Amino acid sequence: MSKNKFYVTTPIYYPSGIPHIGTSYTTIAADVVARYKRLQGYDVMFTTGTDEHGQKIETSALKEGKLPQKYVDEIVEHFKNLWNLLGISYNKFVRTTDLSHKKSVQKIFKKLYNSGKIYKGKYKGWYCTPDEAFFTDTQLVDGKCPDCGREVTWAEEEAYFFKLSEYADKLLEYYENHPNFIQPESRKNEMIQFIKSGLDDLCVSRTSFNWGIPVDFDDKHIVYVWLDALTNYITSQGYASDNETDFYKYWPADVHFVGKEILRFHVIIWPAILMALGLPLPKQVFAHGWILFGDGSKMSKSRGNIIDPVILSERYGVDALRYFLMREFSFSSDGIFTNEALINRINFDLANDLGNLLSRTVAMVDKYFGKALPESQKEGAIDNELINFAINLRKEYEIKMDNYKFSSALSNVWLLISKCNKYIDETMPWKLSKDPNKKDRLARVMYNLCECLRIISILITPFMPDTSKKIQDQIGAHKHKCTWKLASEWGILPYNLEIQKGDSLFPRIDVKKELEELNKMVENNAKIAANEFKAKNEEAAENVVRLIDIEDFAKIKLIAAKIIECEPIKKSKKLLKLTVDDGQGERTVVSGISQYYTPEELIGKSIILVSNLKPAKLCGVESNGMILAATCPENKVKVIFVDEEIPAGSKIC
Ligand code: ME8
Repeated sequence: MSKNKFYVTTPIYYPSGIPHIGTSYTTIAADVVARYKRLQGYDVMFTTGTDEHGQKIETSALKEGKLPQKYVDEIVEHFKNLWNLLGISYNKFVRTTDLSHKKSVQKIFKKLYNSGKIYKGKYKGWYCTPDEAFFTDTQLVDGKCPDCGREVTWAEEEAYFFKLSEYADKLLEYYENHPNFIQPESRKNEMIQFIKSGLDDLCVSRTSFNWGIPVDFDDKHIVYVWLDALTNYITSQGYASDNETDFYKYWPADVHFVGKEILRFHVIIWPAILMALGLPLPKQVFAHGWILFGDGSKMSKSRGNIIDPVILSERYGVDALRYFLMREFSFSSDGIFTNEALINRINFDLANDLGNLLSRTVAMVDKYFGKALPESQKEGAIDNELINFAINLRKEYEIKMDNYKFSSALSNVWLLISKCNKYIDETMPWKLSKDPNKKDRLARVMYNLCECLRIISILITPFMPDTSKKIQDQIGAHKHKCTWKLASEWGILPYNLEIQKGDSLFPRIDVKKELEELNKMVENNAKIAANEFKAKNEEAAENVVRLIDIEDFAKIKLIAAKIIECEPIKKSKKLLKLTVDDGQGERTVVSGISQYYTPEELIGKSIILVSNLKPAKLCGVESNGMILAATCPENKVKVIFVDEEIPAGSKIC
């Protein structure tokens, strides 16, 4: 029998900067679901990736003096490395610059155009020429470009449009008939209101920048970002390619995880595109809340907290970070990140509750029995309560997980952990160990604790895969005893336990000392950031093209002049002394071009002369003007020669 499939996605992230705690949050959540579903026996497809086209990426690349492809290649490496570090078990990583994606997008665009769902029209708006960007009335700031503050002009650009306006009623009807499509429920109303306020057709092509997928039947146009980005969810499965097997196997997606700010694109534009293509819609779009920082911002570089996922993983371990992100925040709401909260979770939940339970249990089994437990007693009431709770836990947990209530699912598991710790306090194994008649009872208590740890280890696998494995190794629970099915069954471990004492799972952190150290790091980072900022500004100031008025240009007197004589200046390796006819008479000009020209190559040639430059002495020779030359690739210099028929002294403007 073939397995049921489950398809989960993250947004494809902009590689305009390296991945951060926010992008890690969504990706870890999707990974938790993928691992959970695999444990349950599903055939899982889990995709993530990068959204690499668009003007912003092009501009960022150019600012760094890189070609866009090189720029994105480098950042995508950061994404892949971080996902690797965080144990993200994606099946496919989609890049919108992948050839296969590009080809499929071109086909999709053509299909929509041929069926009349895309048409050619005019994009109208306020245009900022230096930024090459259109803005609407409301986007302008004081009537000027919101990005650079310069003047904007009203402009129209030929563009293709997708007939989004035709889908308003169909979308509303779809929401009505599929009440779980938009989750959490609380965000649905906002989407309905948005549609009811009127949908405009959507601009899906641009001609004002180049970094994108060309429309193959009209290559002046490139596909504008959302059509390119959203379709990743089907192109990654081979839709509109030569091999659509995965598409038929996995589409429609079971859930798209997105941040709340892009819900609109996923529940309005995306379903409309799918309807236009005649394809089924994803079963659900889940918009999670934002991780906010102490100052209430969505993403702040550091402001008093260390939030870099690499640093956090290295300091506390990947599983601790994964656990914290999934436990601390309710997935559907916003939450505030602080290092203190993270450290407290590690100390209380992981070191105290879980870590202690494991180390105490393993140490006691080892001390009292060595390897094998005697086959023991029937359970008493106190045992039955624990056992019932443990074997019923999976059901409760599944209800939470199926609704993406990660924090509640974990909190259920932690209930069992605290019940176990309480059970130890109540049964007092150290007392039982002193009474030879209680050996059986002691064995039963130990066995119950190990069985609970086995169940706990299975249920935390999606969140903390490494920790789960460490627990199973320490209690000697072989893999086949830790299947999903066996998470709700009792008596699975053999009596001859193969206990392996190991390191403590999560060492306790000295909160005060750690926070002091983190503060020092924050201060240091702020200093480094300030220096980088200063250096970047200085570099930018050097590269900036300062615009001049026509009056400024008019101050420069350019004329044609003819070189009559030319000789090297002995004291210099670079300079040539030129005698030129400027139409009024002769004058001497010094030029740094001896590496590129011999005197013979220059004599008799006509050049452009800046004739009103103040005289300057170079290597003892007075220069009266400057000849124009171009700096070519590899720093080669080429003099600009002019038509010899232009008489010396002619004004050039
Ligand atoms: O929007 N808290 O890419 P993007 C929680 N390319 N999640 C956060 C977060 C935060 N502070 N910051 C970011 C794009 N995220 C488009 C998507 S999909 C077809 C195209 C997460 O790089 C969250 O999932 O801006 C959010 O939706 C996503 O990163 C935005 O990533």
